[in-house]
Amino acid sequence: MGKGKDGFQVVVILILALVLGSSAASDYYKQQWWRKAMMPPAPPNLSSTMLHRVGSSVVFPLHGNVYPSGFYNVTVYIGQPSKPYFLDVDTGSDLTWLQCDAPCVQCTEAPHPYYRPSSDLVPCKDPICASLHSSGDYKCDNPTQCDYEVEYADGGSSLGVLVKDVFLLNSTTEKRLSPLLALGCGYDQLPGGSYHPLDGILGLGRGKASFISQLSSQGLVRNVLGHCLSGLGGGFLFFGDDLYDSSRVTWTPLSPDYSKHYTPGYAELIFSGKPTGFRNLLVAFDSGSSYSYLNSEAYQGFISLVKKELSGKPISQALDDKTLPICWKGRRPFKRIRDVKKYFKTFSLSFTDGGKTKTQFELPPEAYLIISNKGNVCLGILNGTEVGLRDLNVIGDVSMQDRVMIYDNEKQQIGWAPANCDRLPRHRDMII
Ligand SMILES: *[C@@H]1O[C@H](CO)[C@@H](O)[C@H](O)[C@H]1NC(C)=O
Ligand SMILES: *[C@@H]1O[C@H](CO)[C@@H](O)[C@H](O)[C@H]1NC(C)=O
Ligand SMILES: *[C@@H]1O[C@H](CO)[C@@H](O)[C@H](O)[C@H]1NC(C)=O
Ligand SMILES: CC(=O)N[C@H]1CO[C@H](CO)[C@@H](O)[C@@H]1O
Repeated sequence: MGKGKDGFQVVVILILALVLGSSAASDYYKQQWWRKAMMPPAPPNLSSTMLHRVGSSVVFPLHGNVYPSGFYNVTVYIGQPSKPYFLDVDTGSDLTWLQCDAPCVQCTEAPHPYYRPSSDLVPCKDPICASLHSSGDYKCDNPTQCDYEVEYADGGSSLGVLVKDVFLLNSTTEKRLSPLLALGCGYDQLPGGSYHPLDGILGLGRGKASFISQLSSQGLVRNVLGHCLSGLGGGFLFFGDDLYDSSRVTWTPLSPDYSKHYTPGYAELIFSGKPTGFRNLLVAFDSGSSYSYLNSEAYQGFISLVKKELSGKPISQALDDKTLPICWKGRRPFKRIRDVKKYFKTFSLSFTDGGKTKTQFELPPEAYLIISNKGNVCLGILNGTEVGLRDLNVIGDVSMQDRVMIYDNEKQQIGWAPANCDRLPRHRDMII
């Protein structure tokens, strides 16, 4: 397990920070790329695009945990012939990319051999290419290819070129799907200050380029995705809307004003049922972030409330535990959250839907605490200002465990419900 430079536990925050144009792509690389692009194209297999199986879902088992891994990954089969890749599941960004032997200028350690790109380039005028470039005046250096550069809030980045390739997927109707989807061939990566041995990222954001948007635009599933992260580690990810009973889900509308992220807009922080005065918190849900983040003032307020509750309790700050910025020890090492739950209160975020109905996202102790390997309990809500999130507050994996989270891009809403994430839904099993 790697440590950040300040000694704290590795913290992954995959939420898109910047989208840059193509100017950063080196001329050296472009020449190399052209040599590759001259290879004879593999025959595309578009048979799946002829299926219009809306009403089916695709389910992936998830591996990983909040602590100590700090991320959840899926195995996705890509290419012709298809090969497995471990991808970090990220609802904080759109682009799916693989570390790519194009050749690679700068790649990080990966569990599998780097992806060899298909020669099927996404042209610059493709709407998927345009959607990855925030400025409308993006100019193509070369009309036949689409360069991209993405940068994440933890400082990690990927630079590359978009290609199309076949993804192999199992649907719940027992059909094999093999859609041709756009993905990034990332030939220049910077790690985000953490040891992160993965082949790439599965981008599940709200934009056109995202994996789910592409699947749904081919008529394979509805533009809905969900995840169920188990507190014991693992869980599952699904695409489509036929695995849950919508009436059992607490829904809140997604904000049309901040369409880059899955955010219902502004929330107020509630402590043990009472308002805290911390209002106007713009909150995004991000599976690519292991912990949750509040801006400096709300974070300060949150810590004070937690500390006040702890006074007089048999628990004291563990300054020698660098797992996370704030940890406490008890008389004996703690084994599980249940051992400390009684010392902590439930918080919630109250979202206001256009000034009328309020929806509460509850944060019980298990949604903001972890037990470190030293047997201390640590706060899994961190200072977002410190990591440069500015005004964005982030609900990360720690706060989404043991419930199903559903990101519905068709109805533009996000929902949650308690669920058993240890049981993978098969065939047409319902999750809730
Ligand atoms: C395309 O896929 C179909 C069904 O999966 C298969 O029968 C066919 O042989 C494939 N064609 C090519 C060119 O690979
Ligand atoms: C599809 O399901 C079969 C049977 O469960 C499994 O062996 C295979 O690895 C799955 N393929 C993918 C692409 O997930
Ligand atoms: C949060 O981080 C900012 C920026 O580093 C810092 O100025 C502030 O004091 C921190 N807040 C708390 C409560 O630690
Ligand atoms: C780095 C890591 O945790 N990789 C895991 C990703 O998921 C596969 C199974 O799908 C695991 O075998 C890997 O260990």
